[in-house]
Amino acid sequence: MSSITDKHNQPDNKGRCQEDKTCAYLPSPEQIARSTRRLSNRERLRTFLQIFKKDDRVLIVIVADPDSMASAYAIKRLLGRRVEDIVIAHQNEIMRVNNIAMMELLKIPMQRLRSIKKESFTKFILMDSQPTHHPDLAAITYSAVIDHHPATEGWIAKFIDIRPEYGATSTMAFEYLKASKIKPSVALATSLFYGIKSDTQNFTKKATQSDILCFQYIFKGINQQLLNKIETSDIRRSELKYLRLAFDGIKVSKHRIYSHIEKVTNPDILVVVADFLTHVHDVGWVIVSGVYGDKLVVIFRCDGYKKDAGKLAARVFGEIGPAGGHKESARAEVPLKNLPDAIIQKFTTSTLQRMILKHLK
Ligand SMILES: [Mn+2]
Repeated sequence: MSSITDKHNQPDNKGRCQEDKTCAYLPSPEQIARSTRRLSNRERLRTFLQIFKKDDRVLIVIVADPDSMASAYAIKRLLGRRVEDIVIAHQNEIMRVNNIAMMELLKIPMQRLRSIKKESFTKFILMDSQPTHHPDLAAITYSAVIDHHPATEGWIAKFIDIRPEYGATSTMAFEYLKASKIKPSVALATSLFYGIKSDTQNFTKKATQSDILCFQYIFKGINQQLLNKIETSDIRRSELKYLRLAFDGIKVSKHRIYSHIEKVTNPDILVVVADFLTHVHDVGWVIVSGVYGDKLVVIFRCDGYKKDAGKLAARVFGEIGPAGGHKESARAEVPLKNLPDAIIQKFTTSTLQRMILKHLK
């Protein structure tokens, strides 16, 4: 079938060739993924299911976002009745309000990875990520990794399904469900639908025919009202005060809007404000800043026409902190210690405007 299985057995969890313990050959994740890619959906499902036994206690590990939550939810459904127990654990703190709304409204059961006793589980699955993406993820040996990011090196798992051309891991998870003839519940269908929408940014980013087919197939099973609620929930009640501060601080000149919101408890509110301000007619640039922890976070938005937000962010802040992004959207996160004290203490919208104007004529 593949060059790996021609000469070598599938590796065990530590990457040793099971056929020949003296064999030094270690297939890379990409090599294993390549042989998984050649399988049909049903063969892939069968290979995946072979890993698990009735008395297994399975932990699905994710870095929570809509796509990872949805795909983990699908795999939990797939394995639920085949193993003794299955739990979803998220490595990150869930900050985005949309993601909290998704978790609550679609009742996706999850626990924080750091509160999990790993020794009470017998098998681990990593969804929508790879061990190299975070040290917390690398601390676990996985039986299966299912993901759509480009394959990285230096880790091993018995089963690896990586398809970087896919717009969402949710689509991959859906294919497993479909191959096992499971009809997703309304909550699961809505999750997968939102997972695909979110990762492909409504199909404006990379997606395959499979993503479109999945999207079309599950559409009839979703709850549109729940989806709307999840998609529009992006502000906490406690964050409404920042909207007032943002509007009070606004300065408009030369078709550009600037606003500094001082201290915020979550940098996402800066993104919400910046995105809202792009709705203003006849405005080419929106630049919103705020202080989050020990950083000045600056969000850039523009229409992208003869403009480049990523380049501007890098020009203004690149020397004092990470800054960059795309043509239409970018951000900078400048450690406050890299700014002169006099500037930090009296930072206002005018300060922001002056910093930008040095680089924007
Ligand atoms: Mn994803």
